[in-house]
This record gives sequence, C-alpha cells and structure tokens, in this order.
Amino acid sequence: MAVERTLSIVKPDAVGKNVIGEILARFEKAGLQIVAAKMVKLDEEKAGGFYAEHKERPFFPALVSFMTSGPVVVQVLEGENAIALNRELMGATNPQQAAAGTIRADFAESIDANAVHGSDSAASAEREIAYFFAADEICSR
Ligand code: RTP
Ligand code: MG
Repeated sequence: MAVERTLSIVKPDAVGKNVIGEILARFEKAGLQIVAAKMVKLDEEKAGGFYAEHKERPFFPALVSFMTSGPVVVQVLEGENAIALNRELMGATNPQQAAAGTIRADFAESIDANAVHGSDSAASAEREIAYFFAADEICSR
C-alpha cells in the first residue's frame, strides 16, 4: 500500500458541537498524520466550488447553505491508504446507515449535517488539497 494524502473537513455541525479534537484524535489513533490544518469560514463561492461535482443535484443549495453556516476545520491527512482509510473512519454519508463506531454514527445528525468530509478518490484528493492549501502549507513529517 502506498502513502497517500487526503482532504478532510470537520463540518460546521461538528465544530458547533465542540468535537473537533475528538474527531482529529480518531485520525491520529488510526495512524494518519495531520500534515496541514486550518479553521476557515467558507463563503458561497468557496463552498460551491468545492462541491462543484454536485452542482446540478437537488441537494446542492442545502449543502452550500450548511457548509457556510459556521466555521470548518480543513486538514490534510497523510498515511498508508489514507483516502480509503479516512472514508472507513467517517462511515456512510447518511449517519443512519453508518457503521457503529464511525465518526458519522457517533457525531452526525442527518445526511445534511454529517460531521465530516473526506476525499473519495486520488483525483479528488489532489484537487481538494490544492483547493485549500498551498504546497508550502503542508508539512510532511
Ligand atoms: P462528502 O463529500 O461531504 O464527504 O460526503 P460523501 O462523499 O459521503 O457524499 P457525497 O455524495 O459526495 O455528497 C456530498 C454531501 O451532500 C449531501 N448529500 N445529500 N439528500 C441527499 O440525497 C444527499 N446526498 C448527499 C451530504 O451532506 C453529503 O455529505
Ligand atoms: Mg463526496
């Protein structure tokens, strides 16, 4: 397995619940390293551009509205198999279908307010990391 990087976002609902640390601890305990991190308040343009692949979907306006409703914590996670490992730790998009012990099962309220984002492929990870971080803001250890 290769060392990969993936983009993770602690979404506004989880920031509002004060569980940023609990979520980041799960990544570290699973062997992923946080190699970049920042808290930002997204505006409509930044959130809409991030989720551009969903632009035509009926849930897009609600998604943008939710993602701009409060600050988020954006991170780059690095480690073996980081992209799939993070998706496993997150659990299914709809928390009602998320496996027990996953981040979404434990912290998410609904399919709209679902605590975390994680890149879904190597191509997405590359685009999403560059969308939020300059190369010199990422510190591999
Ligand atoms: P994310 O991109 O946020 O990590 O979530 P994901 O890969 O698990 O799900 P994705 O299909 O990429 O959808 C992005 C976000 O849009 C909302 N969504 N709502 N009502 C619906 O049918 C629906 N489908 C997706 C979710 O909040 C999801 O996280
Ligand atoms: Mg997605």
